[in-house]
Amino acid sequence: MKVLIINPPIRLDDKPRNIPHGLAILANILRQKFRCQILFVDWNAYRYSIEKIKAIIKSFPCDVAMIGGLIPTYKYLIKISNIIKKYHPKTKILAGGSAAMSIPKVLLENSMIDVVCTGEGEVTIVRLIESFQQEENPDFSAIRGIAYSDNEGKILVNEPEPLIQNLDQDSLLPAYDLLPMNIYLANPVAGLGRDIDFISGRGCPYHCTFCYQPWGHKNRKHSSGFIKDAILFLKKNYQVNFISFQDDLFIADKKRLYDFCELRNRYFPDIYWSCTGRANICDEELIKIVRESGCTLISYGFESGSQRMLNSMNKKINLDQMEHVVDLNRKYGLPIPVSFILGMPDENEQSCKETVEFCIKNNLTLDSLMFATPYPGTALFDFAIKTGRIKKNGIHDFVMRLGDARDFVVNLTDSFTDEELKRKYNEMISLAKKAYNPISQNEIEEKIKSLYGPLSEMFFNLSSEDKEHQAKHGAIGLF
Ligand code: B12
Ligand code: SF4
Repeated sequence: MKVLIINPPIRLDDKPRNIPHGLAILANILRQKFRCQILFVDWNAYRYSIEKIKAIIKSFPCDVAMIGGLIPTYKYLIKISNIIKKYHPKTKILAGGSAAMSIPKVLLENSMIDVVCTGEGEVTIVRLIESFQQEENPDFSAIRGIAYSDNEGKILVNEPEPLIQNLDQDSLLPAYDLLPMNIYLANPVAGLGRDIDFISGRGCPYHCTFCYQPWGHKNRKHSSGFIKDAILFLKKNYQVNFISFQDDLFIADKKRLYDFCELRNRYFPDIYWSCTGRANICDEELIKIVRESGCTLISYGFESGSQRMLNSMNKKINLDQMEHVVDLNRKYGLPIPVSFILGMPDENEQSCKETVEFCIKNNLTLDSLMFATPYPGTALFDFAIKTGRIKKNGIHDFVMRLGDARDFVVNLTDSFTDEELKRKYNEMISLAKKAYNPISQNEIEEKIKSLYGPLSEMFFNLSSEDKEHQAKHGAIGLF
């Protein structure tokens, strides 16, 4: 069986930094379970022209094509499926990832995709390939976790595939050898050097209204031993020296976190790492332990300096916790990458003022300010549909316009016009910047040296593009 896998591009204004975990894990599973010839086309890494993609697809007649990605790849999923069907009408096209999962019906209605995977793919992909091996047009009704069109063109959604309970056992590492690792390793994610991202768990116990949680609210995770072995593998085979954990909430389980820190100090003390955090979970003990175990950055979603807004987005943190975590990060010499959101439904002049004041009081910039964006699958999306801000029959058009949350797409407030909101965005960033009092260059250099040890040299040689990325997404120079 011949299988074509295409990873569509994301963030074309930046270098490719994040590997396609979902598609690459499934590629590994296919290799393990079936005798198949796989062509993995990493369009995102290579940034091919559309002509080149057409030529690649044309030259590889295949039985099955797999595509997927997060929501801004929606337009590419449609484009790719059209090209595949044009050259190879009999190829079965399967799509997954959060774009496909969050709006399966809309995607099927607007594309040439045959089957959408509506949940985790590890079990579903095996069932699908087995069914294609048995017959050309299989009966999908017994396969859980998919949506597809029947012979009359009616879209059917099967019952969900249960979530994997033991990730160590029932998932695999991504097929790194099928990816252009040299490209990804040349473009650090949130750290320095040969930095690769890693997802060590799925699911988050919280219910923030702007966040899509396809994996439910139980945090399922790989064991610290699995992570240790994966890092030793990456170190040996790809000379990786930095890991950016991109889990929804890497620090959710403190026991696993501290086990991991111990393993790091014992087995790979030369590897540095970054992760995602949360203001209500990070206490002094945690910051101290991770700082002593090579962690150079914990990123936080602060979202707002207004408690009323934090409550309205169900964030379950308070301003005292946020201030405490800023103080702790400063005390232990860690940078303070915090992100904020502007334009949630209850936002008004007063809450914007409070956010700017919070930043000024705590000496923070607002460089990572995002527009509240109702991504499909979130409570915010349901709000936008309910209030008519997105028309029920206009979901396709809306999603076609989605990109980064720095781009304004829809106004969810009652207090501002679109123009006022866009002006507010620039005004807030500039007010916080004006008041921001940076530490001296010497102090920054001292802190970088202390954090990154032998890797710190690379900080001073970062390209301008990497520096811009760090400022926007990593904030490694913001202490
Ligand atoms: C890493 C990450 C990124 C990386 C990019 C990752 C990549 N290479 O695609 C970066 C940092 C660039 C990023 C950016 C953004 N992200 Co992001 N990101 C994530 C994160 C944390 C992990 C994704 C991941 O790799 N998961 C692990 C893998 C294993 O899961 P998976 O990809 O879903 O794959 C599984 C299944 O979906 C399925 N599957 C996947 N593909 C396929 C294909 C087939 C054929 C089949 C059968 C099955 C299948 O099988 C896999 C194994 O079970 C998720 C959160 C999350 N929990 O997933 C958010 C998430 C995907 N991001 C999100 C968002 C909103 C964004 C941004 C828009 C945010 C912003 N600030 O602007 C930007 C968009 C950038 C752009 N312009 O495109 C949302 C997406 C919401 C949605 N409805 O799609 C998520 C879900 C976060 C959230 N909780 O809300 N992101
Ligand atoms: S924003 Fe963070 S804490 Fe909130 S639900 Fe999403 S992953 Fe969990």
